[in-house]
Amino acid sequence: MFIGRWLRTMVIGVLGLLALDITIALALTDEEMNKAKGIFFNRCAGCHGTLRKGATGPEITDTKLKSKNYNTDIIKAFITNGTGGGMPGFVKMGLLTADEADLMARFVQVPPPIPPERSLADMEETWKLVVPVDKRPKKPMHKRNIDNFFGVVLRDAGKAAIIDGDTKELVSTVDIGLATHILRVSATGRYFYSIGRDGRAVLIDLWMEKPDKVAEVQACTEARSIDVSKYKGPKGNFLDKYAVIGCYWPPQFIILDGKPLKPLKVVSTRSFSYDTNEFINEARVAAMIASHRDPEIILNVKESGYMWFVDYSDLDNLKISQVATERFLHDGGWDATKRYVMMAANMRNKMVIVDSHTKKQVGQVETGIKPHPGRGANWVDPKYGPVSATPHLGEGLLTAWGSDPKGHPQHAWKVVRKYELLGGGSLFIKAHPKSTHVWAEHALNPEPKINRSVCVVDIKKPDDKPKCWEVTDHGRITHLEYNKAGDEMWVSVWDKQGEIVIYDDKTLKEKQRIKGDWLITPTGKFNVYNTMNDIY
Ligand code: DHE
Repeated sequence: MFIGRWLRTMVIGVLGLLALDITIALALTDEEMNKAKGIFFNRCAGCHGTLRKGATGPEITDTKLKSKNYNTDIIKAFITNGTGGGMPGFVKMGLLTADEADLMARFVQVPPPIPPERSLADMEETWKLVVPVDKRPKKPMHKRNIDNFFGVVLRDAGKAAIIDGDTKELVSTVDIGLATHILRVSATGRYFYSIGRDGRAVLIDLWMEKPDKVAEVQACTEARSIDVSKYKGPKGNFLDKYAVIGCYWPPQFIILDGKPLKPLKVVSTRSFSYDTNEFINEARVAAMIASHRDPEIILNVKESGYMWFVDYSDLDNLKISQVATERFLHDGGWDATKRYVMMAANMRNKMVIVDSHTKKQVGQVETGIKPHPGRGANWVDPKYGPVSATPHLGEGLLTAWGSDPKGHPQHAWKVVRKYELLGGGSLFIKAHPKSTHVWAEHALNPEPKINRSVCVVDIKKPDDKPKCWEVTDHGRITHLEYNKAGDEMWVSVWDKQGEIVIYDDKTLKEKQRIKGDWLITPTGKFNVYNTMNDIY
């Protein structure tokens, strides 16, 4: 009896000491905690979520890791080497040091700190109207062809470069904030809107002699998307009237006055999942796309699996239609007719297709492991008619499906072609109504030979294998964009000292390399005409 009690006390004591030991081993100083929060925000939150419940990456809450018996060494190995599922090897790729991997391995074993909420008043405090709307030029102050301007995100410089697509000259560089994610173009083609990972939006006026910032606001603490009202019709003229920002944290979207960029209305996207009806605190806004036919912005509420159609024609009586699709909606775009919205539910290996006229899901296409289309690509296949396509993060595959339910109903929303790429890790694909090729990259593939290569499919010879070649001997290739005419392809070499390589789309011959001290880590490139009109 006594020995039994003694043994129990001893065991509890030893376990207690062990637990204390683990806690001490994990304990982070305030300085470490702040550093880890910063790294998590920059490198991890996008895929795993701020609350670490998982999306493009799996759930990595402290309780989940504990239930899998993962310790600091195991987690460090994942962070160092990456995983087959598409997580980059952060240490191997030189993005984190071994010490930082150790810090992050300890950080994810303690409960996640919850960032603050953000009200309209908080946003207003950050709103800067640099040039009031009535003080802006009344007409373009230069003779350049704005339609063929390219806005290039210089990620680590916190700038956007505006390049004249006709002359290939740098027109200006504008401060837009660190780790800026993407640019979008206003409905009239006059403004670039940028959105940063830190939720900061900047408006750039392309009519100025030297295009520059005219307004900015920090709408959320974490964001990935922005778009602009593009409707003009019987319900009113909404061209450039509103900008909409989609936030990762807090999970919400904000409608702003389009030209001064003053925040007007904030709507939470915290909601229930479409399938199990469980409450999702971190229901983030991923891709957003403006309708050209209706006064609507369409947004992916990632974790819930709903696509929201937000009718902005009456802000006091906002109408939102919620279309159930599939969980973990990420990126995507229109089909060639701009009737069907095609978005990747990437952790479900599917593209979901929603008819924007009826606001109903009309199809799901199982394309491969983790589709990641960017905006996607549309072209006409000689055998199957209009098709759309995505490459994949999880495997070296480009999959095309029929996207013309009227003309080719037998192929609609069915896989019609599969092309083998060099490997997984693809982020983007691009085509153009006038192009002769479809282009794809492998930006996140761990092998330099692969992540420095592009592959192209010849639209006229769809049975041929893709042609692939190495574009660069440094950095990695990311994001592809056509010029307005669709006869040049612009490719980013994503490196500290980056390049933009321009190819003739027909001959696939290199035409020019744009270089310069200012070309620091170029990522996304957005042609004004193509972005404004959703041409891809
Ligand atoms: Fe992106 C689009 C989210 C990492 C460059 N990216 C998108 C979209 C989303 C998204 C939701 C669609 C926006 C839209 O259309 O409204 N991106 C995320 C992430 O969560 C992720 C995976 C991880 C993160 O932590 O941010 C991520 N993205 C990256 C990058 O690392 C890239 C290559 C460079 C960068 O930003 O540092 C990058 N994402 C881009 C680009 C687009 C994009 C260039 C727009 C593609 C287009 O052609 O429209």
